[in-house]
Amino acid sequence: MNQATIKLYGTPLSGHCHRVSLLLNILGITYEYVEAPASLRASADFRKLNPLGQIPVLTDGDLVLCDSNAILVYLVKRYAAASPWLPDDAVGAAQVQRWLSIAAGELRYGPANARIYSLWKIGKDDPIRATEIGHDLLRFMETHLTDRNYLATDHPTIADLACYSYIAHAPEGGISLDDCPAVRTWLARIENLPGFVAMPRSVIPAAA
Ligand SMILES: N[C@@H](CCC(=O)N[C@@H](CS)C(=O)NCC(=O)O)C(=O)O
Repeated sequence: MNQATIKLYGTPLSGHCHRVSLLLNILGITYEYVEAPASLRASADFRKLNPLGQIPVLTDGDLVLCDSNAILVYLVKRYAAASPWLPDDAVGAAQVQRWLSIAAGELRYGPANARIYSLWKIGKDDPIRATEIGHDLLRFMETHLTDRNYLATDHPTIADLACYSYIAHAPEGGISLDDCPAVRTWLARIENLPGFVAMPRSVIPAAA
């Protein structure tokens, strides 16, 4: 498989970008990584790609795709349709969508926001509320994963990749995983997938 026309605009410490590079690497898709710091994201050229100014953005030839979860869906449908990463059956597809929604909701507004605040002291949202949302989400995930190997089905899907990065890096936002053995075992399962690439770690602040 060789798609030299694919470009991924991102930054190394963005979990939204990491979930996309994870899938690209796992599927063995060749791509060019374009570093997109805030200065580039503010430029008129980048705003033509994504008027919201957000990363990740993926281009594939003339196609421009924004939103990490949309990009995950595209990559599987376009390049790995016969693979199990996005099931077609009604229940499997619905369960994957549930976790993509959680990735864009509780995960974003919980662990991801708490990490943004801890690492960069920025963000419009209340860090205390982000920490509460993070702990609630982890409690739920711990119960959910107690008798399951993966989030949505009995095998890994894009739901797992969408949730992996910000859960693995939750301690950087002061949200400990110490009381979540099932979650840590699930993280290790993802880390053992062929093609897994880690997101760089940042300094871990004291637990909240
Ligand atoms: N729903 C978007 C959210 C992406 C997002 O929030 N990206 C952050 C970096 S992790 C960003 O670009 N922030 C800059 C901004 O919002 O101006 C997605 O899933 O791709």
